[in-house]
Amino acid sequence: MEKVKKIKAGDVRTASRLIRNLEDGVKEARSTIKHLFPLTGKAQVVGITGSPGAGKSTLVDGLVEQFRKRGKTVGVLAVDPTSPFTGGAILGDRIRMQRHAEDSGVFVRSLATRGALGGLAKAVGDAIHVMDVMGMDVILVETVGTGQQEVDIINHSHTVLVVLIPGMGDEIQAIKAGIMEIADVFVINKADREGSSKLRREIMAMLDMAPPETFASGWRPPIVRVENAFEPDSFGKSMEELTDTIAKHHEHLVAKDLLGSRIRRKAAVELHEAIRSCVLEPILNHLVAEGEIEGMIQKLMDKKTDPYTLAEEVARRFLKEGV
Ligand SMILES: Nc1nc2c(ncn2[C@@H]2O[C@H](COP(=O)(O)OP(=O)(O)O)[C@@H](O)[C@H]2O)c(=O)[nH]1
Ligand SMILES: [Mg+2]
Repeated sequence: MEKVKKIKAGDVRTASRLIRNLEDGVKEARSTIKHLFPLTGKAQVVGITGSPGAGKSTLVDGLVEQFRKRGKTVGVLAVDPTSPFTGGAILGDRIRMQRHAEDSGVFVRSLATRGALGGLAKAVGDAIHVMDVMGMDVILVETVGTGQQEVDIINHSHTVLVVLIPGMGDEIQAIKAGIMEIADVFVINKADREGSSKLRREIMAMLDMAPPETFASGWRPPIVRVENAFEPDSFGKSMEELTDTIAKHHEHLVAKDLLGSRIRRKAAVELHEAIRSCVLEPILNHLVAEGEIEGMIQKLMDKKTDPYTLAEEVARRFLKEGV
């Protein structure tokens, strides 16, 4: 396939167009992925998650520089499910990333929720495949984190950084709600701010309370303090430490034979997403397009039936062999 060849050769235009089409759910793009899939699996994928404004993009920018210094090519995927509200942030990211624009060893794309029902995690997984086949050694995936969908997105990663900032009491709550299990490294960002020691203590206490089997593999998530991004020297040092920590985590996965389970987790998420997009989405789209959904909702509101009965009817209609 011509397109596959071009992407393998690192052709930015072809790759960008494909990623755009994947995001828009274009069918032909999906079939390209079928051809790319066997070539994937070389890149190291690092997920970066945290609240909006936590400084993830700033961090990603610093990491790009570090990985480039170490001779690695870098793909960056900025995922923003809240896009309508943070369009400005993405614009800011673009401007910031301009300094890498001339560097052919860096490829930056962003994904928002345009298009389909819950298809974002799938688009992310596919975009990672594209960057992987392009030959990016490291792929940094930035996503706003708390909900299930973001957890799915982050499950495409080998190493997950959870970014926290001092002085936001609800942070720890958010971690407890599910991000905690997926953190491989905690980053205290903007550590020059008041409250960073307190935040560190809180994370430590939370880790201490975790059931012992949580760290059975011998990896207790380290906490890396990242100094003020506006002071290049200390920020650069923090970025070196963080890059080393990411490398250490990767070595740990390899040494303990855990990379396989990460890859398995990624495969499971991908399969879920693919089934959702091939089975559930067409049915929902059909029901919406035919205007049936509205009638069903009305029936529920009138208490004429219940959601399960309706769903079972849909299943009988669309799935030949019942489940
Ligand atoms: N004081 C301070 N501000 C920072 C630091 N890092 C990033 N910022 C600012 O915080 C804001 C949000 O940063 P951004 O990287 O876009 O956050 P994201 O939404 O998590 O990607 C921007 O205005 C940054 O300039 C830091 O270390 N210290
Ligand atoms: Mg950002």
